Amino acid sequence: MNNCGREKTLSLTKKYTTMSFELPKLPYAYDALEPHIDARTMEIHHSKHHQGYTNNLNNAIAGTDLEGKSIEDIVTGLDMNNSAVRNNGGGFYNHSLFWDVMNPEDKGYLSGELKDVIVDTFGSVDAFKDAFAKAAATRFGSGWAWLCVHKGGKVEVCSTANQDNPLMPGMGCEGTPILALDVWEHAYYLKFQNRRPDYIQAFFKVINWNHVEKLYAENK
Ligand code: MN3
Repeated sequence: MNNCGREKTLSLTKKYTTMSFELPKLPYAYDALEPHIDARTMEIHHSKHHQGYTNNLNNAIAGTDLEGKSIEDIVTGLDMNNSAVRNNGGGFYNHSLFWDVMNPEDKGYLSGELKDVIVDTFGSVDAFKDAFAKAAATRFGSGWAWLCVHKGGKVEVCSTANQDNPLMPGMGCEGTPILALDVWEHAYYLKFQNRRPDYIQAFFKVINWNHVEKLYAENK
C-alpha cells in the first residue's frame, strides 16, 4: 500500500491524507491496559475490527473523489446515504481516537483548563463522569459516547449509534470529539459479558487525560 509519505504516528491531527489509509499502530502493548481492559479484547479489536474498517474504507473510496482526503474531511462532508463510507470511515476515525485517549501510565487525573470547564459545565468531575457513563450505558445497541468541544471552549457529552460520530452532518451532537468510548459489545464482551456499566467504570481508570487536554486545547 502506498502511504505517500504520511507520518505513521497515531494522532488525530490532519495526517490521514494519503492515497490509502493504514491501521494506526497502538501507542502501547495489547496487555498494557490490564486488568481494566483485557489483552485479548484489545488484540481482536485493533488487529481485526479496526483493520477491517480500514480495509473497507480504502475499498469504498478507491477511485472516488474522496481518495486523498483526510479522514476528518471525509466524515465532516459525508453523504449520509453512502453507507460504506459512513460505517467504515466512522469506524476508522472513531477507533483511531479511542486508542489515543487510553493510556496505562495515566491515572485518570484531570487537571487544568479542561477540568475547569468540566466543573463549570457539569458541577464536578464526578458529575461529568456520571453524565458520560449515562450516555454510554443508555446508547441502545451499538455506538459510542463522546465528550466534544465547541469552538469557544464549551464542552458537551453525547452518544451516537453504530459508527457515526459528532463530525458527521445532522448528528444533533456538535463539536470536535476529544474523548471517545466504544460501547459495541465487541469492545467488552469477552471480559464483561453483558455488564456494560462495569466496562464503562474500567474505562475511566485508563483515560489518558493528558491527551484529552491536548485535544481540548487544539480544538476549543
Ligand atoms: Mn469497536
